[in-house]
Amino acid sequence: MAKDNKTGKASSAAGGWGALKSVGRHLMGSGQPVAGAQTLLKANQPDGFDCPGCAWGDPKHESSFEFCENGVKAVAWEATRARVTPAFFASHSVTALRGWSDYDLEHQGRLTHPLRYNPLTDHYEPVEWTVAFEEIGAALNALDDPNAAEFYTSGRASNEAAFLYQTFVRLYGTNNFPDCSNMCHEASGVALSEAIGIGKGTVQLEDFEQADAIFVVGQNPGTNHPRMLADLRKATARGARVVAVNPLKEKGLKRFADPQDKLEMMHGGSKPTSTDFLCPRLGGDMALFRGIAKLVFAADRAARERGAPAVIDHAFIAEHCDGLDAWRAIVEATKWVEIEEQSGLSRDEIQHAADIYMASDRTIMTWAMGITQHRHSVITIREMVNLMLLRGNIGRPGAGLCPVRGHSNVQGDRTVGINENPSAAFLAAMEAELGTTLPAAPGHNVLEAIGAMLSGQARAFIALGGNFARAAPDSALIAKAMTRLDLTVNIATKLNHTHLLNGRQSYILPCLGRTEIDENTKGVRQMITVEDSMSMVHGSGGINPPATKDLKSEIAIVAGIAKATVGTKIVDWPALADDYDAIRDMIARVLPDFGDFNTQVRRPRGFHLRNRAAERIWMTAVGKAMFGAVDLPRNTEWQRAQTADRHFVLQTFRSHDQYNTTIYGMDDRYRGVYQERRVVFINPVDMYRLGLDAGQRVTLRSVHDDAVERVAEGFQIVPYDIPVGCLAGYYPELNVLVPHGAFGDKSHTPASKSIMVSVTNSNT
Ligand SMILES: Nc1nc2c(c(=O)[nH]1)N[C@H]1C(S)=C(S)[C@@H](COP(=O)(O)OP(=O)(O)OC[C@H]3O[C@@H](n4cnc5c(=O)[nH]c(N)nc54)[C@H](O)[C@@H]3O)O[C@H]1N2
Ligand SMILES: Nc1nc2c(c(=O)[nH]1)N[C@H]1C(S)=C(S)[C@@H](COP(=O)(O)OP(=O)(O)OC[C@H]3O[C@@H](n4cnc5c(=O)[nH]c(N)nc54)[C@H](O)[C@@H]3O)O[C@H]1N2
Ligand SMILES: [Mo]
Repeated sequence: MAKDNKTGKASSAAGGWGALKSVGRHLMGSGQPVAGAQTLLKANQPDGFDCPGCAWGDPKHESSFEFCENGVKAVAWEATRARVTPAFFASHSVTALRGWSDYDLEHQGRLTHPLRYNPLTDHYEPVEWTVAFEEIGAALNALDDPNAAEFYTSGRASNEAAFLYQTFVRLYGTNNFPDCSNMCHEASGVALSEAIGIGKGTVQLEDFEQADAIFVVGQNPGTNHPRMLADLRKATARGARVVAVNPLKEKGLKRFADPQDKLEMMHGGSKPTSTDFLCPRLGGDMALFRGIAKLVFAADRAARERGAPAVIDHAFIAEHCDGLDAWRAIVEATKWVEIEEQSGLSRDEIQHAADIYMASDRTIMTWAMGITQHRHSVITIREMVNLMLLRGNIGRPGAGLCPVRGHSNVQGDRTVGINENPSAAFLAAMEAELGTTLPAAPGHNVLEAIGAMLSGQARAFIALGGNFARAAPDSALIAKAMTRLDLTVNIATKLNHTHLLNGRQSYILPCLGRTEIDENTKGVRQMITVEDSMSMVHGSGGINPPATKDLKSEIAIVAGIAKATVGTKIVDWPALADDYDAIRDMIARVLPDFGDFNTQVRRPRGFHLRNRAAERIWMTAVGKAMFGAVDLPRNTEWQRAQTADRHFVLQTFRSHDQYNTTIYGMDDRYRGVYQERRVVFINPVDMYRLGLDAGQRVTLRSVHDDAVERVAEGFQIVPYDIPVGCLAGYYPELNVLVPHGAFGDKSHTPASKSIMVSVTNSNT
């Protein structure tokens, strides 16, 4: 367990001195502590940059120093002094670098020059920007079919970069937009669009100040959205109930010592971030929410019989909803034994949660990857929405839905058109703007792009950020497929594994990061914009000098490739790259909800993008919010694992020292794991049953119905308070086990939180 370095006592809270110590270490590690500290003062400030750490909202009325430990790591990681120069690539062949770890690759620092792969020497070598653009344009134009190219986006890209990118790709002729969101909150987008007519959450940050109850489901904010902890602890302090739902008792979901609270820090204190905890089995959440719904229906019936006030908001449902009766019938037909078995929770525990829900006038439901990365994620989210609709908890103050997004602009990228299946309305608006027709046939999502790479149908891969090959399922298979491509292009800040899986022709194009000053050719500073989880759109401008003078902005790079590929007849790419206001004007013409985008976004803290569901306007087929009526999943991974010896359900999640595939360090302080990432968390009862000791190495094998052997060897056993039959370990090391054929119904999101595996002792 972690020690509090001030008091020497074991710390039972997230944050605190441990967090401050870690901040100091990461700033020192960046090689420029003072500049780093100054940089942080501008994080999430009206005149600074948007923290690249996560998509949690910023308070509108405070100018407080809004940073967190992991925001510091993200900023320090980008603001490092280390550089990977052409000399580095001259001394290491690509084949040799493929043997390096993700940690070692990114640790080399910022990319400095555009690079081209030389197959004769097996080295990346510097290339002129204009030459790279021309060659990439020529290679793209040489493909028989634009649909043979895959255009990936990672969610750090700004609205402006993403909008320009999708404009270019559609003019080029395809809707192939595999996107990190396909591996992330896709299920939320699908379920919410079906249910409430918009694929986004409905709350704003201020709602957290008014809620009576907040359900925090399947997420680990202590690590992944640390600024959320401050809002949760404020809520518990004013008497709200915060119910954490997580198979693991994550530390940040229990207590938080705010490093920005001087008094508390001096006294080594901390405050609770939750009032109640439920630990379901992996994938057991739908059954839990069904159980709560059953109890709400029963309580409403009993109240009616007694002549007491109703528990269900019948007036809201009559005016705003459709499909209640069908859902109620299914809820009533679901048996308690099934609910208890699937959720792993007792009826008493579920009753306790239901009592909290029913006593609360204003409830918020938040969730993240613990809900979205399962086979039955979409129906689970539908069930959560159903429950919220039952008491009119959508579209009023202090209540609503809050899928907590991952990447800092993943929501904005979708808003501005990164979508393999664009709506007819969006395409029509783009066509009107450009005065030409665009492809309407749906393109590839991540899994379809993988399929196309494996089958040989895909010939080119272009990435606007990210680390596709590591983040995707079946990372070992993908690595092989990528090297068979004709063209690979990566726009990136730091070197990673995907860049080394080069196709026949291959480029790495280094870009400016969020924290850096972006000036146009006339020396005028440019600002980009992002949208957070609460649909707030705000500006972001860097303050540090660029890592090297040879970098270009993502926007300039996209414009350069676009000009060389589709020419300037329809879009004047260089002009747009020289004036981001002009891109924003274009966005506002295509998406009128942005209004007078350039004026609005220059207000301190930006503006709220209109969200009709939050106004109780439902853009669904029937114009109402829809209850979904679906049976509980049958044959869940957990149930199937019970039928075979040494079988388990494995979830893959993040340690406290990583940002997705970026590994900052080898520790996971809150879970008490140090200097090791190849670990598997397991319940002591299962250890005993399997005859395993703590620290022993095991081999994990996926159990999937294809002929592929997926093996992860030498993972160390860590006894942990985790439900029996369930395992956990770190992404991306375990992505070799995630079959690309195991994915969410309707969402096509890899089921990376419910992988069936067998466990055997390693020989070593
Ligand atoms: N520092 C840092 N910040 C980040 C990121 C990062 O890597 N590092 N990544 C960013 C991105 S892209 C994203 S998407 C978010 C991710 O944010 P999270 O969703 O918090 O990410 P995970 O680490 O995958 O944690 C999943 C949590 O869900 C729980 N869980 C797993 N399965 C289940 C289940 O079946 N039911 C329930 N109820 N819980 C379950 C796990 O125990 C774990 O606590 O964070 C963003 N912010
Ligand atoms: N097994 C398993 N797999 C998962 C997940 C899981 O929980 N389990 N989570 C999934 C989720 S939620 C997500 S979002 C994806 C993440 O997938 P990605 O978004 O593809 O991966 P990242 O690790 O965030 O990408 C890191 C790289 O982005 C580049 N980069 C950083 N900053 C910038 C920038 O400002 N501009 C540009 N152009 N490049 C930049 C750097 O080169 C860095 O190496 O992974 C998914 N994969
Ligand atoms: Mo994500």
